[in-house]
Amino acid sequence: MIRKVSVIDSHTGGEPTRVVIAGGPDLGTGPLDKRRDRFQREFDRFRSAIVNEPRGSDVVVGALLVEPEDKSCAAGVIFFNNVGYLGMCGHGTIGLIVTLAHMGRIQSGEHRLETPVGIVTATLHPNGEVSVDNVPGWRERKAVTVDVDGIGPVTGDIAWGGNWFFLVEEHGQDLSLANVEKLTDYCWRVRQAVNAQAFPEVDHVELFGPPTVPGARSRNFVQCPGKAYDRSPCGTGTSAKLACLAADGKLEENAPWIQESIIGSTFTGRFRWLDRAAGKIAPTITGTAFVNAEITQILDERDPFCWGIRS
Ligand code: PYC
Repeated sequence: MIRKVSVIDSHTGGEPTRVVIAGGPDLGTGPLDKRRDRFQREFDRFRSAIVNEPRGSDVVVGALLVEPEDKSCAAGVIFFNNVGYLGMCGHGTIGLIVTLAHMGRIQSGEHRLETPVGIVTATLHPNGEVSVDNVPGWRERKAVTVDVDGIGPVTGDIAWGGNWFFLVEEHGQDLSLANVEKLTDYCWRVRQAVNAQAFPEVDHVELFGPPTVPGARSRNFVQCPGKAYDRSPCGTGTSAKLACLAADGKLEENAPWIQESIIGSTFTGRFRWLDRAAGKIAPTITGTAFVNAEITQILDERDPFCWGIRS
């Protein structure tokens, strides 16, 4: 009736990551995308129990540590959130690396990690920063205009950075924390319009505006699939942005792009061309994370909210 689950919490630029280090479901072996599908099919209530209220909140991203299939990897990881599963997660990977170091499982240096969308390499630097060599990114479509309910036409790019993003520059919105409710409503409407009219898979909407911290090139607001906004600049979102900048010739290979989040935290992004003609890049995202809790969660079947409050 009672199950104990060990988790370690961290935050990356303000965005929380909860790594499940023991007590998670046994997903067997095999490719991580298949194990993620099994997680979803057979153990989805575990996902909800770990990240949703009353133990978590809409903003928590979970990371289930699993044995990698490729033994050159330090770990396998499946990221999840309040409503489902993420292909990759940049802030979560930075949080995971700092968590593995906190556990004494890794030292400074390069570490390969298996995810459902491919292998990524993360470098833990001696100063505590983490650089993630993300999966390849590209812009799928440029300047897609959708008709948004209650707003009118909105134009953005669709790009892959480990998740699918709709990236909007011209939105007329005030990108400030005081305006989060309005931004949330705006992005949700945009997402619905994009998925209804243009591309049935976009899971994140990303708005860009002028930076406010020294050195940053841009500030963003990123809405995640469960409607929460990313407190960090979003690793996969910054990767998608790099793909668009590269495609437009607005950023040189290896040049730094400092992306500021809606709360003023930053990631530094860089890219290398993988295939210039096809617009494919290898993005690298650098940021910092801090461990802030080691927790034993108790899942008591007698508790009516044992498996989380699901919306
Ligand atoms: O950093 O890639 C990211 C991310 C995705 C969703 C929340 N954070």
